[in-house]
Amino acid sequence: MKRILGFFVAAVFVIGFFPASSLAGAVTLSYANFPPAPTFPCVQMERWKKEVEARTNGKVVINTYPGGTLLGAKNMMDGVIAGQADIGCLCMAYQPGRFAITNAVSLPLGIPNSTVGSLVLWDLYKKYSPKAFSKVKVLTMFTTAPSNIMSKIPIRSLKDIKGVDLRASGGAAQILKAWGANAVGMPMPATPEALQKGVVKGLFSSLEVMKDFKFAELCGYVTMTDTAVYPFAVVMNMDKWNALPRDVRQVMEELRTQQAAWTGAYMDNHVKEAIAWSKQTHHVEVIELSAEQKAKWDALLDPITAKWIADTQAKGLPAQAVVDDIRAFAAMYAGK
Ligand code: 3IO
Repeated sequence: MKRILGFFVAAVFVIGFFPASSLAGAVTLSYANFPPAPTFPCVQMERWKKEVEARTNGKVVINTYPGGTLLGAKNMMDGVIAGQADIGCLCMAYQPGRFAITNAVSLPLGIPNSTVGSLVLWDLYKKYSPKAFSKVKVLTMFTTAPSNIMSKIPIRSLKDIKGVDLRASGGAAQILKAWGANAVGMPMPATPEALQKGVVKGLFSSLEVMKDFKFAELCGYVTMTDTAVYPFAVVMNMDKWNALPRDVRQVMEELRTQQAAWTGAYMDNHVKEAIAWSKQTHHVEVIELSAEQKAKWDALLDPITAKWIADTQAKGLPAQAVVDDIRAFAAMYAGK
């Protein structure tokens, strides 16, 4: 009896002394995300978590923090570099100057969907290894589907959009300005309140947010433009990465392109669902521009890329090559 008791005392001591994770040989990682759990950046986060946990046979445990509970939209990159979270998902459009090369996918270059956008962005990252990411390990990248206008008022012409306050960030904001709107910059999670309070009359982003943020309740109109995609990155603290066992790093390396493709496919399907839901549940009107209007809207975007090339070249970056590559990669992935 005494011996059994002694064993239990020793066992309790050992278990209490070592955290559960080290006993099981598991690595625990925190993963921060800025928007609410039902939105696509968090859906892809949960998918990645599940894949990593399964493919490493329980060697890795990922704790996810959606909704900006660990890091927010604008301190994601610096928070991961500082180690406040091990992994973080960020939207590069919120810091356009910091991520010049990868934000080029937001230019009006004809990326047709999120699947193509995500693979193009990932190839661009691999080819140019931008300095902006030198302090982190990049685990994947992806883009939204092309942006469209969601608004409280119908926008059918350039006259309708003139001076209207619409929320957008980064390259998407430049496009809105070219059409004469007043682009108001803020991260996506701040948008529901801005719409409710009337600070903005609408927004410019991918259409799955009509369902995921319930914007269809406030925005009765969608004007199809199929332009700017928003680029995202998932980054990991470099010291944490270097400390991972080799086989775990192998699993995460393998997942990088796969996760980009998975997220693109998820987004493209979910946009279709969200449009159908918005029409059915909230009777949202989807406005297609007339051919005559479309030609005018497109013409206004022509100077944007040339100006971006000139400005970015002046910073010593290979701007023309970046634009040529985006066009070529997009054509390749679109099967052209
Ligand atoms: C986005 C950001 C967070 C959650 C869902 C989202 N769908 C599209 C975006 C793109 C974006 O970051 C933005 O600000 O429009």
